[in-house]
Amino acid sequence: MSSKILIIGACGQIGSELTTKLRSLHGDENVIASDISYNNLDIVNGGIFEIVDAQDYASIKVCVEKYNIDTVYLMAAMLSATGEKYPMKAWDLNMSSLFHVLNLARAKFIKKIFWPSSIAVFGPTTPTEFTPQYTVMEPTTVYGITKQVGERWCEYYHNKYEVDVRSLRYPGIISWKTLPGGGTTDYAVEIYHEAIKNKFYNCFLKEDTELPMMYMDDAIKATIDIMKAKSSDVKIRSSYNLSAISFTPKEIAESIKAHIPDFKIQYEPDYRQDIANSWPKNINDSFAREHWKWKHKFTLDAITKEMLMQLGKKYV
Ligand code: AKB
Repeated sequence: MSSKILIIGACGQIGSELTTKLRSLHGDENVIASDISYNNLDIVNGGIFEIVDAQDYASIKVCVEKYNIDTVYLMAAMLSATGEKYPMKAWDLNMSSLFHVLNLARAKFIKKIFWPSSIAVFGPTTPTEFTPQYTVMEPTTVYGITKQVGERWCEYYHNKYEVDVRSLRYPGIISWKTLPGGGTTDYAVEIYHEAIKNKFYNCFLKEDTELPMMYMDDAIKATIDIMKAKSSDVKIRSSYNLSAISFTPKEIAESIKAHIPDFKIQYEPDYRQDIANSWPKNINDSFAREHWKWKHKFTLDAITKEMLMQLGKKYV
């Protein structure tokens, strides 16, 4: 029997593509997309959609019982940049939604959870090069604090209540189907849209700000891989370091110029520069590679080629 899956936050950047992939793997009838409103519905269309408020335990439980859900992907969150504008809202959303699904699993309504963490769990006192899995973690953003605390609770629920919760520390995710919202790494998506539309991008980070990034297809693959892995192979129950590539705004601009020679970039750093400065430049994800055989595919040049090709079609 196929597992019954609920995606909370299915209309977001990662949730929308995860919904499509999970439906192709498990069948439309087995994957329930949900979100707080009908945003981006064309992306998650073709299957069942429910309005679910991630901050409301009853709202999630009703949906879980209605469809006999056994697996929940909790993709709803407020990201780093927006979180700095609305600290209490970020705390409330990110923490209450996690507790709701952890408690549903503890009470045996569901069997398995995916919950994304982020490179935002690291802070200015973390080593920035080849950041290890186990290291100093003093995040300075509210988003980072919620992810760090969330990781501790995931591990606690696993150890104490045997909850099967699995998690990845996502880097910045690059995709063309759905725009990201409210993150510090969003520049690496916006730049492609602006390159195609205006051949110009005003970047909110400095040219030499190196950050860990990943193409959406790799992020979806990692998510599905860790959820498919044997429980005994998922040895880290806080969250796994996950890495693909790292680059600076200058390097992404160069890779775009190889296709659009008259593309121009200007740098006007804002409050997001401080957030980026507090994050690692690149990540050591050897545990993910060893424990459940994680391997990324997309290089910066491959991402640029794909992004420009897909967005070129979108904006004709
Ligand atoms: C953000 O920039 O806030 C996110 C993240 C790295 O988790 N993309």
